[in-house]
Amino acid sequence: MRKLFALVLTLAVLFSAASAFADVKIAFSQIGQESDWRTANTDDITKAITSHPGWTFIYDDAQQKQENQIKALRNFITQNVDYILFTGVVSTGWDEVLKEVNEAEIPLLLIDRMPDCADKIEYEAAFGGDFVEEGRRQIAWVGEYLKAKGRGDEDVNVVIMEGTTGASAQTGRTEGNLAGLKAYPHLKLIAQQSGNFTRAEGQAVMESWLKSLEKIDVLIAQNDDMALGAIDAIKAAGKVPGKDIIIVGCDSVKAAFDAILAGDMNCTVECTPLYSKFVVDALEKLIAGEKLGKEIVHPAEGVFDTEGGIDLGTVTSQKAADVIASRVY
Ligand code: GYE
Repeated sequence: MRKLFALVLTLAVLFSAASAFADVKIAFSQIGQESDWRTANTDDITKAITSHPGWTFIYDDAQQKQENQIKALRNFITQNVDYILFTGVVSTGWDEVLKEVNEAEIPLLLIDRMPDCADKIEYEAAFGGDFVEEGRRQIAWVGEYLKAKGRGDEDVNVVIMEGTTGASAQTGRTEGNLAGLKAYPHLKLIAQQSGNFTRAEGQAVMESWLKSLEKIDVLIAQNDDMALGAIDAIKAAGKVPGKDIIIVGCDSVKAAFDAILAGDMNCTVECTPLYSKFVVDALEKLIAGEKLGKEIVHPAEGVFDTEGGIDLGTVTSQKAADVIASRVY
């Protein structure tokens, strides 16, 4: 009887130790599902965390609303989660709720879009795209492509379709787009408007531009989904996308590769949604008691187009047809 009691006691101790280890609660406040990029990003992180032994995943989709994200973060605090992964739909307005996360002493990992208050709050690690560089690459690609085609001295009308207003992916890419234009005086900016990173809004904005603007030579779309929506509008207006209008997207999702191969789109600047490797590695280190750096880690990214070999200073473009088979999103 005493032996049995000892055995039960040992099992109980082992079980509670195992379940303490086995229950690291990781919560993710995601923006929504506005684009193919976002779907790939959510799938990548979800798969990695749910398949990790000993980790539980709590996911919240904010449907593009900041107030939903604030509610989700407060819920995570109430649920006493162990780690919070956070991507903010816009960059401002997070000071109060992120302070609350800090006060609850829940380690925070920033992914993709960075909040403006990052230097006033505590966080453990940050992973995201170099949005200013991506915007610069979009314009440099057009400038260098036109030069390569002997059109470097031609005045060319450019429209910029921006992402969600106030998102760091939008402000950064716009900053890079505008800085890039300074190096190519023949590229004339004639319109700039948000298409909110979605296909439907990209299509609607292009429809209205085609009606109101006399001549559009180049579309810079701050993500591929808006470029794809715009392609539908261009076709519906009886014009030939990729020829009458040069189209440069951003993200390098599978559908953009297909559009480039079909000749509808000319170039896409890569912004990877695949952060799970970084996030899992960071979480494992934090759980083991290690400290990580505060700098934003930018993954290395490429530029893919119809041509290949366009030199953009920091990177040379690759022909989409040559790399499509190895793409994972
Ligand atoms: O480019 C876009 C998405 O924040 C980098 O958000 C991300 C952007 C991405 O909706 O497609």
